[in-house]
Amino acid sequence: SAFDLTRVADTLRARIDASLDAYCELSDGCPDELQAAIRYSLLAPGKRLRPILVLMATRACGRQVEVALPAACAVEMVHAYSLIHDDLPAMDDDDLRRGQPACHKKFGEATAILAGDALLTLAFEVLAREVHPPRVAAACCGALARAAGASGMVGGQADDVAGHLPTSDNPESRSTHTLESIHNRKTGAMICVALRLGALVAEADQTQIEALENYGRCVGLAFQITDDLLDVQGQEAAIGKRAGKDSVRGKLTFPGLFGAEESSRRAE
Ligand code: GRG
Repeated sequence: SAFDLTRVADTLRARIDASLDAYCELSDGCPDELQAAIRYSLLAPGKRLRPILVLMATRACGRQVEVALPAACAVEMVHAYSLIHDDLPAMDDDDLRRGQPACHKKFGEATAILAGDALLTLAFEVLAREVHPPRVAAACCGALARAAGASGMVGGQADDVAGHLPTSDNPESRSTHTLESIHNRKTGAMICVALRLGALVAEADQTQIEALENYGRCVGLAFQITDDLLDVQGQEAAIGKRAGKDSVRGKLTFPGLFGAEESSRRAE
């Protein structure tokens, strides 16, 4: 009860936002329109859940949060890229993100794709340059690349996108296993790696890393179930994007599979 999560998160979010702002002050060679699109999406008001988890993991391992700010920002950059690309017409086709027009609605599709590309690469530049010593930077780059890549977030997104196709109505594709596998990669991997990066920059031991990752898996699943529930129950203004989309598209979701009550129980 002595721990006020809202207050701690607010304080950490302010530090993360200041660092993000500094990191996307891009100079020489970056066209103004591209920089504007990068800043528009990265600095838009989000919860900063993943970077907050990085900082809190570092603190849990006994180090000051300052040491974790570059890794925290790198995770948020990859997250912001994924949201920009996810909103594109070829993906989830969303007009609204974080309570404002999606990046491609504001800047056009080509600039939005490039802003996503630039954020993804900037994340690794920041890790390589700002994390010390170099072997920890290399470990962070490897971990983030694995989580965000073809067997992680991108793979989960690919299966999710394929699931929207009318041909995928076989019963197996509608199983709990499929649902959890998609979410573990699409959403869970980035939440898990946030905790792993926090531990890595703190030079934590294997037991600490595993404990944090186990926590990350549980939080990731609870987060996804809640996201599905908000899509069913949420108001657009509260969630900052269109509500009710999942059922319109016949998407595989936790409330769709287990009902809202059982889904809430599982998230709890
Ligand atoms: C395009 C490669 C690629 C991947 C996209 C993350 C993702 C994968 C898609 C987002 C689609 C979505 C709504 C997923 C549900 C969970 C989720 C990641 C929600 C958005 O994250 P929040 O709630 O957003 O942390 P804020 O804006 O607070 O950062």
